[in-house]
Amino acid sequence: MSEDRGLAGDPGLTGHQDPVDSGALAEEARRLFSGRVEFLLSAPQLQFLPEPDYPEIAFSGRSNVGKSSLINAVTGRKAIARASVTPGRTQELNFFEVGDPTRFRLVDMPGYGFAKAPIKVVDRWKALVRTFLRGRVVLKRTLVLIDSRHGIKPPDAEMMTMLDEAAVGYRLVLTKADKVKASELQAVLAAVTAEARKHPAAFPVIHATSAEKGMGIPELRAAILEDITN
Ligand SMILES: Nc1nc2c(ncn2[C@@H]2O[C@H](COP(=O)(O)OP(=O)(O)OP(=O)(O)O)[C@@H](O)[C@H]2O)c(=O)[nH]1
Ligand SMILES: [Mg+2]
Repeated sequence: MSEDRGLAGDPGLTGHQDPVDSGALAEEARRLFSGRVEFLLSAPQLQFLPEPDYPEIAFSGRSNVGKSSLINAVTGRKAIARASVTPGRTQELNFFEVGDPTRFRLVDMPGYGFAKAPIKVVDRWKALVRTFLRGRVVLKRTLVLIDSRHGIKPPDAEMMTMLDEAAVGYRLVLTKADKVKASELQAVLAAVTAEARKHPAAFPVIHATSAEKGMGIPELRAAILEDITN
């Protein structure tokens, strides 16, 4: 299973990148994301998932961490994914297609660790997210978003361990980097990098992003393209 997901023997996991290739990759990623990006469907339950016809990249993380905003930033659209100040905004798996013809899909997921939602609702989201991440054959990479102000919290660690156990490769992505001082960002980067080393399925290089200011977005686009290509 891990080979299907590009984990085993994945050159990306070594952190090695050819500088010439990575420039070409970044340019291709920029062109791809500035072309066709379209909302496909919203799946409230697993039986409504689209056919697994294309590689997929999932955006996961705690409620309000900035998943939908990051999808908007990566695709360069203001509101293709619905973002909100109210935690728990995204309640289904939302699929977006990229490329013409379609090259891959981005999946905006409901947040986890949202204490104020009714327990039944939280359990339903949790089951949906976990089953999808563990079992989706075309899933090429999961992005686990971490708020730069908070670092890795217990629900994040729990998610990371679940992904390790299922051998689902993931990238840790710091969000809202514009909300912390440069020194604080360095500190959280160091802490998250150290934590990533303890998790076998975590990609060793951490992305620091700001959907608001565009920081780290071209690099994340290139990483996504690399993940779907591998
Ligand atoms: N300053 C700043 N605010 C951000 C950034 N990214 C997201 N936000 C804000 O954070 C809030 C939550 O963003 P969302 O994108 O809705 O978060 P989400 O993870 O999709 O939330 P749920 O769908 O509820 O799980 C919104 O008010 C966004 O404007 C960022 O990079 N910088
Ligand atoms: Mg959302």
